[in-house]
Amino acid sequence: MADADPDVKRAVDGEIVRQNDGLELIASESYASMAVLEAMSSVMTNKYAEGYPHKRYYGGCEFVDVAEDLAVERAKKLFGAEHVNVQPHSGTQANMAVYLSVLNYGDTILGLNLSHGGHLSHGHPVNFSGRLYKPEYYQVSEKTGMLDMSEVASVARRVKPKLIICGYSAYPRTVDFKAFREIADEVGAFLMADIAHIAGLIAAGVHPSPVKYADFITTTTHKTLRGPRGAMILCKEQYAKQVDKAVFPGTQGGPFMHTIAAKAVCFKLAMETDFQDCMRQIVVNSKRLAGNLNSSGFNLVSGGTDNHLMLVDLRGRKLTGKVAEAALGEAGIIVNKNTIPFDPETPFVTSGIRIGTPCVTIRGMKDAEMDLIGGMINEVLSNIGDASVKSGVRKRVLELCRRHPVYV
Ligand code: DSN
Repeated sequence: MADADPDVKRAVDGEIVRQNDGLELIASESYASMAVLEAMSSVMTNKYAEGYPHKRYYGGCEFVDVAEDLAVERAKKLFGAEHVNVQPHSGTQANMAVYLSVLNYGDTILGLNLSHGGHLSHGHPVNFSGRLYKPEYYQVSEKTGMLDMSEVASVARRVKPKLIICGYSAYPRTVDFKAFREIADEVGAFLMADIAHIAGLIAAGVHPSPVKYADFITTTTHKTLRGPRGAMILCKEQYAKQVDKAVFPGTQGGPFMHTIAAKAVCFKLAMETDFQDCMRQIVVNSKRLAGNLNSSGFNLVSGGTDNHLMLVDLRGRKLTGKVAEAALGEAGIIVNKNTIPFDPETPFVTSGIRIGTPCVTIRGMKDAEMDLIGGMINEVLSNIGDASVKSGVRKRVLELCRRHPVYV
């Protein structure tokens, strides 16, 4: 690459330095292992393999079949699922395939409002999901910041959805999949759990699993699972054929076989004790950091966290998410601005930031480092216009990162 395209090489090298030298607190990110990166950059990228293992529309698929068989078998074992499709290119495409498999144009879907922690592909009006289907929303309680399952049930009774979606992008609490199943059964709806954020926690037994309860489960593979950028669908055997048809030929063409090989590697690693320990520590660290921020006077949506992320409500500090994200970024602390429930600001400004601990935990950081990070966040956000505070924190961030390297 250095010879063929030095410009892109410089950008990639810059990104390696950025990832090594910054404190990554974006809740949806993690670091793929070298084995996953190696599989992703393999020659399997060259291969067309439309179809499914041993039933392809192309010759020469004997080795990519091995990779896809391994990915499917390992994912089934990891989650205890009856059927798995590992071909979706992204979480949104996985969701699209599930919708296509059981919904008709105009059917009602019920998901969590985006600004309360849901996802664009759960029925937002600008997304295909809100344009092709009739979206209805439930929300978190204004008082607790948490889901109130009796409220969800009453919305479901009123709108009578064909599909209920649970599983979120910015919800810091445990999801009660059993209660969602009961509601789905009562109103005669399918239940889909989008576990993209918490898939690694579920695989490690740190968050309850939806496998017993949901008809369909979708997840990306690059968040807490630590795999390649991509996704998969888990479902009950009775939906296997229609889900597979909805992925290919329904919504995708050739699968990314290099990515599927990397998914297989990721699932193998996710069965190891080291991975399970890491997922447990992510939650321990998240609670520790949430406690630290709480004691510095920050308000957290729902008061804390049960998982890998927390949402900081900055209104008490008279700050917006946009300003906080930029100030922390200057100090080498990377977060994303995020709407909070009932946010008075626009999604581009927001009143909150979302903070997650997967990346810092993968780097080996624990309690002591969470306290340091909480202290630095407080320092920057308490001195928002002070350049010397930011550059002082930047130096300490660098020291901390150098003690916990990512890619060496
Ligand atoms: N963009 C992802 C996130 O940050 O949560 C969701 O797709």
